[in-house]
Amino acid sequence: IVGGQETRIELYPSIVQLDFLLPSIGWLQNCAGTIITPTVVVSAAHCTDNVAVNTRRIRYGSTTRGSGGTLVSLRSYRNHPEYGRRAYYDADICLLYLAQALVFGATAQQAPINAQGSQLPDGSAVVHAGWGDVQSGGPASPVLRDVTIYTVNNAECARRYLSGITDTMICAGILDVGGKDACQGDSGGPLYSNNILVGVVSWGNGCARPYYPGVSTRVSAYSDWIVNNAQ
Ligand code: 4AZ
Repeated sequence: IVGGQETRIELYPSIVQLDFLLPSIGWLQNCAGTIITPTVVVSAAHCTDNVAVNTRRIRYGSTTRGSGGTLVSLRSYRNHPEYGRRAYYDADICLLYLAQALVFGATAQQAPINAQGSQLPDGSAVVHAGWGDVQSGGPASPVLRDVTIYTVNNAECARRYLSGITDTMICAGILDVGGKDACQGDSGGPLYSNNILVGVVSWGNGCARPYYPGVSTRVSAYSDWIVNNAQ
């Protein structure tokens, strides 16, 4: 998260860390996710990368990166079947099926997902949270951070990126100012509107650049798929 502030897991109990098992390094938090049922987490398809399921795990209920909370391994995961088809990182969404049910409480809760087809007005205040880089190129944050930004009209976002923006993406930032964004390591994590999950952190041109909003997967384009596959 660039340009945000430190926060606590109690304020975002649906966010989890998604760790990668890297050969010769060990486990490293590299992505995030959002709890939607006691056994299902939503994340980005580019975070699972079609690798072996035992090279990913989640940590929930912790403010701090890489410590605290509880670790849970994955039973399986499912990337959206249209991931990468129409455009690079299009349909960048996946479901992580957990090996055991999460214990909900002050530091762990499921988030409601935005309804299929629901339209958020352009300029809506939305919030990212995560442990990702605090500026483009790093370092990651040792504690959970959040930042408030504003949704950007898709046509305007597409005009700026020239290509690659589809109607199943949602752009957000501080237009022409920058300074606030999700960044590397926040991928797969939440974009909330009034505590409802409306986006999954996906990509961008760098982080927090004045001209380029961050790009998330638009949850309201995939709500039916999520509900139909969350079991
Ligand atoms: C990344 O590399 C990444 N500015 C995630 C989000 C954004 C940029 C890069 C959004 O995971």
